[in-house]
Amino acid sequence: MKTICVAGAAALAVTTAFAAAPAVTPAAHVPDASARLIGIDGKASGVVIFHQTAKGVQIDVSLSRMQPGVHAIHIHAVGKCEEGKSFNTAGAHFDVGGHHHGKMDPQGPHTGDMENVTANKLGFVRATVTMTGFTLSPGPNSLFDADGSAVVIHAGPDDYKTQPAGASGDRVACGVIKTM
Ligand SMILES: [Cu+2]
Repeated sequence: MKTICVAGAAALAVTTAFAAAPAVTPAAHVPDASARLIGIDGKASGVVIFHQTAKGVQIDVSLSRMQPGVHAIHIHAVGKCEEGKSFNTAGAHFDVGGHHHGKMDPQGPHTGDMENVTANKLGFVRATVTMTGFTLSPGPNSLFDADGSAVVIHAGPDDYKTQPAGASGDRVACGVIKTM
C-alpha cells in the first residue's frame, strides 16, 4: 500500500511539472491520426497510428493477417479504400514535387515511400518509423489534402527502384488516414 501511495505522489509530481511548463510547441496541437486497415476480404487487418512530432511524423504500424514475409507499405494519394476495386481507389503514391518511386532512383523517392515491413510467421507486423516529407498539420505537404490519403500494404516487398511502386504486387490491405 505504501508503495502505491509513493507511486501516486510521483505521478502527481510529474503531472504538476508538465502543467507548470511553458507553452507547448505548435506540433503538440496537431491531433493524432489513424488508419484502420482492411484486407481485400473487407475484414480488419490492423491499424497505423500517426503522431506529429517536431522531427516529423511518427508512424506506428501494427498489422495482422498478413502473409509471412516482407511487404511494401506506402502512403497513397487518395483516402479511399474499396476492396471490391483491389484498393486501386487509393490512387498512386502520395508525392509532393514530382519524384520518381524508390530511394534507389536518382529522382526518388516518392514522399509517401516507406521502408518495407516484415510479417512474422503468424502474420503480425510491428514497426515504428518517422517520416519527414509530410505533415499532419495543414500545409503544402499535408496528408490531409483535398482528397485525403491512405496507407496501403502490398503483397510483396518494394525493390525501391521499379516504377511506379517497386514491383511490390497487389494491394492487400488499405486504410484511410483519419484524424483521431
Ligand atoms: Cu503502394
